[in-house]
Formats: sequence, C-alpha cells, structure tokens
Amino acid sequence: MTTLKIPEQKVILCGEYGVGKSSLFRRFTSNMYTTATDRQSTLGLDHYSKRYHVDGKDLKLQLWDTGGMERVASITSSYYKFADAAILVFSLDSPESFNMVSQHLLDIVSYAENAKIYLCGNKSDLKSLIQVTDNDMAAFCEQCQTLVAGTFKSSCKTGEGVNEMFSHIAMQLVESNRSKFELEKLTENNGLQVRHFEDSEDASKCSC
Ligand SMILES: Nc1nc2c(ncn2[C@@H]2O[C@H](COP(=O)(O)OP(=O)(O)O)[C@@H](O)[C@H]2O)c(=O)[nH]1
Ligand SMILES: [Mg+2]
Repeated sequence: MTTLKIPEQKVILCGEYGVGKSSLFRRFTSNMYTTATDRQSTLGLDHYSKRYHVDGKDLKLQLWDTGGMERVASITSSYYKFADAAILVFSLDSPESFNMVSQHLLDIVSYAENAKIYLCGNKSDLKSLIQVTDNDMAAFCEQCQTLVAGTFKSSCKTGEGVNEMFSHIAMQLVESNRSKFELEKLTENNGLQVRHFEDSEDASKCSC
C-alpha cells in the first residue's frame, strides 16, 4: 500500500526570553495558556508537528521552540538549520524586545538562509501597556526591504491572532513550495514508473 508522505516544513520561534515563544508553542500544541512560573518546560517537547489543509493540499508545520535555551546560552546553529520559516517574536509592551529584533533577524539570515521570516508582536491583550506601534513595525519592515514576509499581532493569553498566524504561514509555505510539493507527490505516485524507465532498454540507449 502506498502511503502518501505529507510535506513537512520546519518553523522556528525566535526572539528574546520572555516575549511569549513557549506560549505560542503551547497554543500550537494544545491551544492552552499558562502563566506558570515553570514556563521553560513546554510539555518537555522542543518540536511538534501539526497538519494543515490548504487549498486542497496537505502540509505539516513542524514548530520548534528554544525551550528557554536563549536564557543560558546562545541558540545553536542546528536550531536554525533547514528552517523553512522563522517567526521572530517580540512583546508589544517591551521596546527592548523590539530593539533586539534586528539582532535576531541577523542570526536567522545567517543560519537559516532559506527561511521565510515573519514578525510577530505578541501580548496584544496588554492594551494600555503597548509601546510598540503598528507604525514601528511597518518602519522596521520597510528598513529590511523584502526580508520580512509578513507581520502579525497575537495574544497567547486570549488566543487572538494565534491560529490565524499559523494558518497564514502554512498557506504561504504551500504557495511558495507548490512546485516542490507537486514534484514530491508525483515521485510518490509514480515511483515505480520512474524506476521502470531507468531499467528499460530505452534508458540504456540514451546517448546523453
Ligand atoms: N499578557 C500576556 N502575557 C503573555 C502572553 N504570552 C506570554 N505571556 C506571558 O509572558 C511570560 C513569558 O512567556 P513565555 O512563553 O515563557 O516566553 P518565552 O521566554 O519567549 O518562551 C509568561 O509569564 C507568559 O504567561 C500574552 O499574549 N499576553
Ligand atoms: Mg520559552
């Protein structure tokens, strides 16, 4: 029986300690929120895959969390390696975390060369405490020209904007990988035919 492999895309969470990366991860894995002080252990997982169905296509987002690694050491390059997308998170009530975004962007560009990069302002529920404006985010993206593929605002506390962000990223990844996914599907479906051609007489006579 042929089992069709669902394409999987690695998505990493980046940003300063305390901005809500693990909370986004927890929303993604179990749609839960906690203010618990023991927040570095996110279910003991550092990555989790979830299936999306976009525009008739199946796709798995494999989301990675730093697991609090950034607090004690710098993130290792293996965390970034082969990432298809990176969500650069800052906290809307923390200009400090927003000022560090460019540093994180540099790391992503250096170590996750092919990743689509998204900017996410988290903690949007802290209405009166918000210090980073839409204009600040837009100005940053303009400075980075085409580096940032999209911006989002989210609240892990209320859940607002979280699922929308992941669905949007899934949609964009399907879009930008359309030809790759189709080729993979074709190879899965016609694997025998490909081998048949390679073994056939015609193939051996090929002069190229
Ligand atoms: N008000 C509010 N607090 C949040 C939100 N997201 C996370 N937090 C809180 O911010 C703190 C840091 O969150 P955490 O996910 O551990 O951040 P990380 O260090 O980037 O992984 C925790 O106390 C969370 O409960 C949010 O959307 N709104
Ligand atoms: Mg964390």
